[in-house]
Amino acid sequence: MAEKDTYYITTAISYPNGKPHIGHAYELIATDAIARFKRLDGNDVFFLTGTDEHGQKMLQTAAKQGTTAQALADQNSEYFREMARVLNASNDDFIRTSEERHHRACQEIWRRMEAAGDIYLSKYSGWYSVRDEAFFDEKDLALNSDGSRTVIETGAKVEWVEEESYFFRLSAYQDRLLKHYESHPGFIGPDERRNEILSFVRSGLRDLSISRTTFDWGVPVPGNPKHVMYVWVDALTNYLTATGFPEADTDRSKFWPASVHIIGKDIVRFHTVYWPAFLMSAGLPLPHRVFGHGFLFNRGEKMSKSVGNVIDPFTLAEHYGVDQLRYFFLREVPFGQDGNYSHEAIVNRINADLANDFGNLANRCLKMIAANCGGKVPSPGDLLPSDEQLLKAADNLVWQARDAIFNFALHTILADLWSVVGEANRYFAAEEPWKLKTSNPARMETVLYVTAEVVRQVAILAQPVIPAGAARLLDQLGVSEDARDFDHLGIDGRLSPDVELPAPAAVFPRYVEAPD
Ligand code: ME8
Repeated sequence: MAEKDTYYITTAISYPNGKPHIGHAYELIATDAIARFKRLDGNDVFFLTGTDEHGQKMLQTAAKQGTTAQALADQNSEYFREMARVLNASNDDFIRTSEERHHRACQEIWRRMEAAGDIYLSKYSGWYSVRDEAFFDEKDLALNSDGSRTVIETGAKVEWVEEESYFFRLSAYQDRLLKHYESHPGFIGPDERRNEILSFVRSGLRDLSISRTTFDWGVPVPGNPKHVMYVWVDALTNYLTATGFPEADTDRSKFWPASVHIIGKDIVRFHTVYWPAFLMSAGLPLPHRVFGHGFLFNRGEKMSKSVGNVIDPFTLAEHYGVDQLRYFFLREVPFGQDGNYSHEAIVNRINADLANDFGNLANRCLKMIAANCGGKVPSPGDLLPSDEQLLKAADNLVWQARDAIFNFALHTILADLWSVVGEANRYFAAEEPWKLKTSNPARMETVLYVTAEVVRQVAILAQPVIPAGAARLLDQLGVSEDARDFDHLGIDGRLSPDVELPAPAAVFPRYVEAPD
């Protein structure tokens, strides 16, 4: 049998200085949907997520709470792990940067960058934002009336830092980075993010301060433990750590370079400028792609722990349902753009798309099969043009979906699926199988068969987004577990007549407002 293609996909690793918020949930859900899609489409997938536990932000939060950074990380990383479980994420590993395996990987990449002549000791003086865990130039800052300074882009406070620091020769990588962007046009997506990075790099790169001496919560610099690594050197390296780096022959070595890093738009620069430069310096291959998704806003405001308008993803999942939440985020927000969350919008998607259009169609069809076809998959007779047209639309879906996933256009995949669901609903209404029951039972069987077959294909393709509901529908259609991958889409995987079906049950209930 031919070896499967490998596909390594990651989320960003989150700061566990608080509990996960809905932005973290959104990124995880989207990345999980892509990972599941690739698995169902025959790839050998490795999907990584985790927590980014070093840095000053963690230290400061711990100090405020009267605890240690390690204890804070231990406590909160569990919530992130739990969120992955609750949201039905299929991650293959969960990395914590305070783990020993990660320290080893960071020290090795540091040694390689140093051996390449790209690290030197000097003195840093400048502005640092703890909230952004980033250094800023004066031009990026606003001077406030009280004399303090804040980052124009993020609103975060900065502090003046003056200390001995190791530097990375980022300035030496400007041309090589620009060449890489040019020869790999798909490296940064979406285009808007690519254009921002191109103009940032074209405007010139300065060497980067990559160590700190004023605290010791971090990975010690090899040979000079007075310094800990800048949290972003450490954080980015997590993607390598999980493949077993620096060992070269682990079960996971085959997964490097990563196929794609899925991250938010605020950290594209770290992933598409610093990270590739570090890798080039260390003589390691670069990830194939980096995709910066948009931000989710609650009533138009950015959500952050420090701003305090966090919406708890656990509460949302419990309230609306996991599949429902996953569907809402991926359908409502074009992946790559910003989006808004509102109760009305999610209820509308649950009731219109899931309960009504898809759930109802499947349930009506399955109930008719149970009542009129002996509870077995019906046998289709000769197909009429209306049947053929609908089946063709369903058979085409996998090709449309493969096109869309190339651009991570999850919303397009769902829109295409639901457009066929809409067609199937119109077909079902026009064919009136409930009347055919007496007038032409053979034709009724054909209509029910065609409808069930469309539901089968939509359910298979919807698995990445609504895994639990899709699985329950496939159970009800008698589709065995080994016949649910994309090889079974189209004409080759058609439902087999006469297969015994379990009793039908509604899969996507309507959301009903609780009385006041
Ligand atoms: O940035 N909507 O961690 P983080 C959508 N540790 N996505 C959002 C969001 C929102 N409202 N808020 C945050 C970090 N995100 C670093 C990453 S990777 C080597 C290190 C996204 O906890 C954000 O863009 O602040 C990022 O991709 C992820 O959530 C974790 O954010």
